[in-house]
Amino acid sequence: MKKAFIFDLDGVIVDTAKYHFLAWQNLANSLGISFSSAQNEQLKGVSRVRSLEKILEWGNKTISEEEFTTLMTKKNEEYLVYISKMDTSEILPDVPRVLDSLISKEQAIALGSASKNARVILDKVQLTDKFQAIVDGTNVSKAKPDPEVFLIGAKELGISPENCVVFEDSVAGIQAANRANMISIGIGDPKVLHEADYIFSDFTEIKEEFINNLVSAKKV
Ligand code: B16
Ligand code: MG
Repeated sequence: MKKAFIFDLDGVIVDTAKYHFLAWQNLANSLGISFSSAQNEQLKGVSRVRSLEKILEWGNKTISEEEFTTLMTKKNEEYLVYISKMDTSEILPDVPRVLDSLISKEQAIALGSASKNARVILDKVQLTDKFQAIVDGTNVSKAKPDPEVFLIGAKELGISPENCVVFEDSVAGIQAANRANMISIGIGDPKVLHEADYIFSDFTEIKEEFINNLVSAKKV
């Protein structure tokens, strides 16, 4: 039986949230807005445009469209400096084991990320060739919790949504997977990700037997 396994990037394969945090914090501080790690949590899985809108809302600040574009570019340039230093050591524990296990079982694998920098990051951590389809912020028009990103991934792999499994660390991402009628697996805190079909704190908890069951499971 062939299933598709769709992986989110930030928070699932690598922890780039720490770099988003540094770059957004610098930008917020330059505008006189304070920005905490708790607020950064709320930006997980959220698009770049929406992230800046939220920061401006928190700081009660209005800016021109032109300044908005300039700030987004500035933030991304700083983020890209951090990304440029990434290497394979930043892959989260046991992600390669799970990817290789799925590949050995001839399962289809896709990336489903909101990030416009997803391809650069996958290249830096040398995982690009594990993915048969890469859907990222450059391919989608509707942000998670809209299921678009995962539905495009399923279509590119030629697998129907009910035969897809999604690994996600954000609430919006789990909701997107559920709306797509896919099996959702939350990676993170069960209190936050309770809408997921299954929840693990990280990939070290995902055992071979569970992977085998997933390959043959049906979404109910
Ligand atoms: P970029 P994911 C998301 O990645 C991040 O979680 C989110 O914090 C970020 O704002 C978004 O990508 C856009 O990223 O600025 O690189 O286009 O979790 O969907 O892989
Ligand atoms: Mg994520």
